[in-house]
Amino acid sequence: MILQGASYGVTGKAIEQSKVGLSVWNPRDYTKDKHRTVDDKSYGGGSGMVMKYQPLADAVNNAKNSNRNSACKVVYLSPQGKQITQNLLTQASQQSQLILVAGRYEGIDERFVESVCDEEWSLGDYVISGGELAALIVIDAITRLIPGVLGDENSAKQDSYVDGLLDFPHFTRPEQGDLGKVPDVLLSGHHQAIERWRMQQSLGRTALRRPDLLEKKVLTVEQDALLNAFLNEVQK
Ligand code: 4GN
Repeated sequence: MILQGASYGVTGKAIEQSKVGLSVWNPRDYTKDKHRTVDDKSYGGGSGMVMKYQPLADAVNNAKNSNRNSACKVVYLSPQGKQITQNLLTQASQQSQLILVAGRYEGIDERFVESVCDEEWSLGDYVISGGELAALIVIDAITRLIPGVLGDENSAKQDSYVDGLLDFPHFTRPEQGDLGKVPDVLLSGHHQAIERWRMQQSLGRTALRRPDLLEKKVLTVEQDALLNAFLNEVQK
């Protein structure tokens, strides 16, 4: 499912062009019983099943050996992890290899998480039924940060996210249509005015939608003035 999921779009192209490599190790292939059992009842009771640590630990060891990278970072994706940010992904994209562990059921035997995994990452405060989809999201988000995967236009845009602000609004043709018209400044050809407007929109939207992000930022005098003007305009 991971290989299929990653075979489309930006990740698919990056894999085709060997800009990233992606391999999958199935813990079921490292079981030792005839039923190829990867899960078992939970100690302490309850209805859910727990993933056994041995097949997973053997799968991770095989991944490390095939990668010839015994020090490769192992990351378990779960809602208990540290919340992923663009910053964390940027750092991860500078690692040569990464092993992502996808869990199922109620989770994995905690001894595996403690002894085999180096980090635990979360997409956010919600639960999905399998870690594979979480892994695909991480794979996509990291792949697009690898040099040469996206066009140049996008590196600047990534910078704006690293900047900790929301993106500004985008428009394309028609200039004027049933749903309204494009803001005049974007048609003005005045480069500096456009940059100022976009910065102002980014600041204003961040203030209105994600005040938590803005609290972490130190604004320049110009940014502060742009934001104040934006907020005054909204108040009217
Ligand atoms: C990660 C995994 C949510 C996230 C997951 C997240 C699979 N759900 N917020 N589901 O990053 C128990 C075993 C749930 C693995 C896990």
